[in-house]
Amino acid sequence: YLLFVLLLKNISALNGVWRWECIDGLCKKEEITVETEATAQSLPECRLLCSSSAGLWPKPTGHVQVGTDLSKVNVNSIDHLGVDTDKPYAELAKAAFERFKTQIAGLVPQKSKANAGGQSLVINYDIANPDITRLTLDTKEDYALTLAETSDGRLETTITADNHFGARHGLETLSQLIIYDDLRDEVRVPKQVNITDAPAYPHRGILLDTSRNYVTVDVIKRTLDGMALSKLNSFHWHITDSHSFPFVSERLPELTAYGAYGTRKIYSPEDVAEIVHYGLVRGVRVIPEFDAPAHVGEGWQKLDYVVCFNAQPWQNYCVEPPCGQFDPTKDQLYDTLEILYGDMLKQFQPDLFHMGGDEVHFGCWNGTESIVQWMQNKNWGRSEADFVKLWDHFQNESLTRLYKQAGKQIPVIMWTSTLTQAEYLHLLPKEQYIIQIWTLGNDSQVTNLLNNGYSVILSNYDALYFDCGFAGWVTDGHNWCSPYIGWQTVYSNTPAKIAGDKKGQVLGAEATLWTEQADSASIDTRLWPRASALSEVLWSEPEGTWREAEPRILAHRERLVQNGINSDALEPEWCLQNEG
Ligand code: CP6
Repeated sequence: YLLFVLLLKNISALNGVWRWECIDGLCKKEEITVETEATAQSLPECRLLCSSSAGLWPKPTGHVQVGTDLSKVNVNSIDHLGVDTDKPYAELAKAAFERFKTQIAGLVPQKSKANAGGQSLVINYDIANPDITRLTLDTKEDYALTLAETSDGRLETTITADNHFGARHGLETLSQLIIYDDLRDEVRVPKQVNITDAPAYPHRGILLDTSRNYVTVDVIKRTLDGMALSKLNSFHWHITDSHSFPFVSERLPELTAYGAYGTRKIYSPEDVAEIVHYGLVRGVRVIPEFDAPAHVGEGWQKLDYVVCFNAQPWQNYCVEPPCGQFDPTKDQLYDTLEILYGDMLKQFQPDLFHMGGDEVHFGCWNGTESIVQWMQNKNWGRSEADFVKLWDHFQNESLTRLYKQAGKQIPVIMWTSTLTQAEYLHLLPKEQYIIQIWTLGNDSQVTNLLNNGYSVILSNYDALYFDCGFAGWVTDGHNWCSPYIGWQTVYSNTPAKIAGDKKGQVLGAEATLWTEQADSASIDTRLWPRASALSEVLWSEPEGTWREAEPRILAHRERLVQNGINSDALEPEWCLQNEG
């Protein structure tokens, strides 16, 4: 008998075939034999069963129970039940489910027979608030996901959530539990799942600058896809700056006509609506930024509101050429801004508005005769405090117009700046302003903001600037991508590290992608998978180090690529096949 087995082993086609086995919590390559053939696992299956938290990214914060028994899913029989078609959320829920089905269908390689046969999978939705169709800072994003086999041999999933936004996170988690097993040529899912999950922080975002270089609508949509896959929920659209004005305001189209890089390098009202809707289906809200009073220029040529535009030597007037700053003394400016705000609010329907307010250069105002004259008439001097008064005039006038258009005091986000320094901070009441921090994480301004009770969003440039710029292109050109911020740095940049026991005031964080040195061709690799590292920091508030997360982020990176995102590679595939 022994001889027979040995003989069989030697002639077996299995000889020299490698499979994965879970050893000490890591997937390792093992040569399979006749004895081990039945239990041999494909790499996706091993990852699912062997990795911590079932290989999910971001790691769920509640209960995770995933059975070790997998069964074949009939991909064509996935059905969605329990969506009340009369309710406002139904259209978003339907689109989210269609996306889910496309994701699963996309797992199956061409020429595969995986689509034939298998158990049917039914997804039940149990949603408490079907009227919610907008995501805000208060939206409940938690969900519970259960999967079990029914007595008649179907697989039945129930996703329980307050609203569409939580439910779609549940679908996302479910999609991560459905794998393509190349060993068996089957799409498989664990027969028994029980997960509860909720994010630690409500604001989990990406900033994309579409002014320095235009970014196509397709690439923006792909960015939203990546956000959905990683449970990021806030797309901060830095849509204009001094360099170009691609946003088409319905009532001020001339700004785009003069200010866009080209007739097609624009975001029409239809483009904006499409992007906002695309985001909502994917659990992402769009927050528009109109950055002012600095960072304006192109587009405003025919209107007499901008000073120092393209002034030289630029170092005297701004921090980055081409310079351009609003002239706060022009009363008509505020009428125009009111129209622009009104159009942005109408087109984006945001719950928050970003007013920018970064990098105002007093040298610009100080060098403009009419402005200096206006200040003199008020008996103001020309000190920093006087220019802050001028800026405060701009901020109050424009804020009044924004509120007027919003019909209420919409929460406003502003960048850290001179205005957020301790001596001027009272000009930005904490009841009205959220402060986005872009200075170093250990800056004294950060401590001061937190001690004074402000809510903050973290974008500290030592960890969350993904553009590779460090403004190196302006200076000597030698420090491009130096230092490149690795995903490990992003993962270690926690709210607790920056805010300590004040982390309750941290709403979340944003990875920023300024586009002086990036455009549609490079955005995917700059953002991914590093923005996913941020997503786990904010969703899971992990206790472990990046080492613990490494096998899962490698798997998640594969998931991003599988979903059409040109995510950068992190390590040799060997690591993936031998470590996680
Ligand atoms: N554009 C705008 C930028 C930056 C900021 N605002 C920026 C500043 C410093 C670095 C990178 C980007 N390019 N509008 C600062 C918030 Cl290192």
